[in-house]
Order: sequence, then C-alpha cells, then structure tokens
Amino acid sequence: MPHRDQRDTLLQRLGIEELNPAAALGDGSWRSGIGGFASIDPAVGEPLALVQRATPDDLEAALAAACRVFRHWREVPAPRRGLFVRDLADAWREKKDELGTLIALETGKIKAEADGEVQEMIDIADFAVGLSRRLEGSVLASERPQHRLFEQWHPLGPVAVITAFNFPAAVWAWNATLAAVCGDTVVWKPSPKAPLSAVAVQRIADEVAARHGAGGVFTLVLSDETWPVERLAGDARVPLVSFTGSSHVGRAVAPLVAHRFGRCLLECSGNNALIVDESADLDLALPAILFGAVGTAGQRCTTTRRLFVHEARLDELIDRLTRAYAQIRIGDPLEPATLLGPLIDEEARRAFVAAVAEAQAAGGELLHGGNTLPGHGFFVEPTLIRADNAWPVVQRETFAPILYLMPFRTLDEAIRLQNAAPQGLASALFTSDLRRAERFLAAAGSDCGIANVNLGTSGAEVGGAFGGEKETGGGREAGSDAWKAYMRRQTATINWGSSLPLAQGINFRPPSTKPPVAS
Ligand code: UN1
Repeated sequence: MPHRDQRDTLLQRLGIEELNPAAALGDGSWRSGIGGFASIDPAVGEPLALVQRATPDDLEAALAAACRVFRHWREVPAPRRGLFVRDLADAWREKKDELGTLIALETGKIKAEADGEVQEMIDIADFAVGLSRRLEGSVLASERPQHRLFEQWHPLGPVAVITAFNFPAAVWAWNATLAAVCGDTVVWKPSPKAPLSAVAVQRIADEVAARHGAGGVFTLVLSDETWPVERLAGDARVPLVSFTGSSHVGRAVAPLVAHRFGRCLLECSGNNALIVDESADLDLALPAILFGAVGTAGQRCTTTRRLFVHEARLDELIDRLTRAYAQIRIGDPLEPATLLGPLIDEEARRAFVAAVAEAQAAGGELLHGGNTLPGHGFFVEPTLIRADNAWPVVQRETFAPILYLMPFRTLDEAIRLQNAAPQGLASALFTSDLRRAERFLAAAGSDCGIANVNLGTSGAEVGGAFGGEKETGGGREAGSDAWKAYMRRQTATINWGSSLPLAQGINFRPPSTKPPVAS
C-alpha cells in the first residue's frame, strides 16, 4: 500500500496534476475552465491538488458531446456495449489499490473501506456486463386475435449523474455502468469535495473508451458552484437526472427536472435505525452497530444513526458498546489499524459539534465521545448519546459518527419509532425470533427501501436495488431491475391478421372506403 510520503507518485500515476482541468469530453480531450478550487486532504487539512472550475461553455461542450455520441452509442448492440464495461472493470481491478488510496486520501475514509468502494465499482460493472446480454422485455397476452403485444426497452439519452463526496467513485459507477450498457451517455458532476477521485476515474475510462469506440460516452464537469446542477436539472436534453445528496438539495433539484417532464432518480438523506430485540445475538449486533455507526465516519447514506434497544438488553448493550467505542482507533485513514478517519471538512465538524450540543441541551446523556480532536485534520470522537426519537436533532441526518440510543418495550413500538422519521433508506433488526423477523419485513413493518435481519444498515451489496422511500427520494440504483430507470419502455403491438379488431370490443363501423366494384 502506498504511504503518505509516496503520495505525489501515486497522484501522478493516476493522472492527477497540481492543477487539473475542469471538464472532460470523454474522448481524451479536456477543457481548462477558469479559476480553481482545492481538493483538501481532510486528515491534515491541506490541499492535495487544485482543480479548475468549469464555465458554462465547458458544460455545454460536455453536454453536446453526450448528445452527439448518444445518437451513435444507442445503436451499438448492448452486448458490445457490455464489452466496454467489462474492460472498465478490468482496469479498475488493476488500479484497485491506487484508486483506493486516492479515495482514502481525498475523503478521509479508511483504506479498507476505500478499497471496498473500488470493489463496489468492479461488482456493479460485472453486474452490468451480465445485464448487457439480457435487457429483456415482456411478451404479453393480447386480447385481440392475431395480435402480438410486447414491451421493449430502448436507450434513454444523456444521463446527468450528480454525486456526493462520500462515495466519490462507486455511486458514479452504479449509474454509469448501467447507463452505458443501456445505451445512454453520462455527464458526471461530482462533489467539489472529492474532484480528484473523479479525475482519476475519468482518465481510466477515457483510456478504455478509446479502445472500444466509446469516446464521449462518459463526460465530466468539475465545479464548486451550484449552477451546473441547476443547468443539468433544467436541460430538456437530459431525460434522466440521477442525484445523490441531501434531501434539502434534492428538494430543489426535483422540481427543476419535473418542470420540463424529465425523470429524477433521487438518493437523498437517510436516518437509519437498527433495532436490537430481547432475543438478539449481541455478538452479531455489536460489530454491525460499530461498522454502521462509525464506518466512513458516519458519512454514508446508510450509516446507523438511531439504535433502538429492548429494555431488557439495554444495560448489557450499553456496557459492551461503550467498551467497544473506547477501543476505536482514530487517525490516519491510510494506517491499517485506524477504524475512524476524519470528517470531510470543517463545516462537517461544526455540524457534529452543533448536533452534540443540541442533543445535550434537549436532555441527551452522553455515553461516549462528543468531542472534536485537536489538530488540523477534521477529526471527531465516535459518539454515543442516549436520546429521544422525537427530538429534532434525532429526526435529521447529521453526517457524523453520532449514534442516538433509545430503549423500547415491544417490537411494534420499535418499528413505529423507526418509521417515525422523515427519511426511509435502510433499517435493520437483530432478533433470533422468526416471527419478529417476519413482522419486521411485512407490509406493516419497516417502511424503508432496505430492511435487513441480523445484519446492519450499511454495506449493501450491489445485486439488490439500492434506495429508499419518503425524503430519501424513492430512487433505486445498482442491482435488480434498477436498469429500467436508464431506458425508455415501449409498448408495441403488431397486428398480423387481416382484420382490425378494436380493444375493449368496441364496435366502430366506418363507412366503406373501398372503391365501388365495377359491374
Ligand atoms: C451511499 O452512502 O451513498 O450500502 C452509498 C452501503 C454502500 C453504498 C452507500 N454499499 O453502505
């Protein structure tokens, strides 16, 4: 694993310069933009490199390329599009260690999780390759004789993919690999907090695209301003806008897209709960809670933020949890023993401080942590607070390793409390009771897009559809049939008979238009 002192060599090998260009047209050409902003290493609070800021012309060039290339790409057979994605996956396999290190450097997530992110890119690419040979439609039973009724799926068009800093590469890969096999092109607008990961991923994609005649399938626009998001959301040439970020921003993006009848795929805030019932195996629950609450420094959409514990297990769990929290190594994300790296920036650290203060002011009992760490990096302690589900601070998503702990008496009460949050992404129940497990998964159970039994809220595999309800936004990405969002459905009917029966049995006899037969 490359160490911090080998950082510059690593950046160079991934094509990162001191000052990076603002936009990529996907065919190997880049546009310089103007001005610039820094990508900060959150472990030390110092710039890793600078990135130029895209101008409206740069965005227009990327979008125009995406539109132009789409007209060709949609006609390439899907299995051939899959070969492009297969080679992308191989390139990522080859660069997994380096890309993982860059992601760890830029986001502060620990190396093991950053490598996991690259693995997630590889996994979804493999999934997409298989999918490229089975983008299937249904043949349906027509009510009319000698008619064939079927559905087919066609490429949709250029897709805008707007990603957050916390998964600076994998969430793009979820969208981009599926979009590419579906015959779409992609304009990527990554978070200004993690632009270098995007530059590195784009450079790898450019190389692979050149070998597959896929130049321009993936384009990139870098900016720390908000107008590119508004522009992409409002542009009728973009039939699908895939947005990952806070519900607050999602709420602004969605109406812009809806206004022009575009489609939105929203992956917004989560406020995920984990329930430990009286029969739970704490040897399973403990590591799941720790990974869920502390992993990625509490900055995953799927982070465990609320912990509901049956009152009979409360003392035991608090005892084990506080002892485990005390052993969490905080520090350099590249050190193998570290479990908790820094938050992304000073603003995130301030939000942590404000949330802890608000919870304490409401009467919350601090069971562990609560402090920031001195120094230039944006480190905070993993924090455990005994709280109340109704408090506003518990009801909102704070991107930090704060876990609110709350007791309950019956499973129905726990499910009701879990569902009593505006967000609906991931949920988990630890139980050894089959009936309770089924109850949790039933229609009146968890209202979330993801519901797990005896595993935590975070760390979903790519095979299932990923996303959530309510203020999480309703989108589904990654596995299962999430690909359908990237295509347009066409219902087609062929009449191969020699009469024209109408549906619904309607009898409509137009006057004859046949020429009179000469006598
Ligand atoms: C996100 O936080 O935006 O389930 C994505 C997980 C990861 C993906 C998280 N596979 O935690």
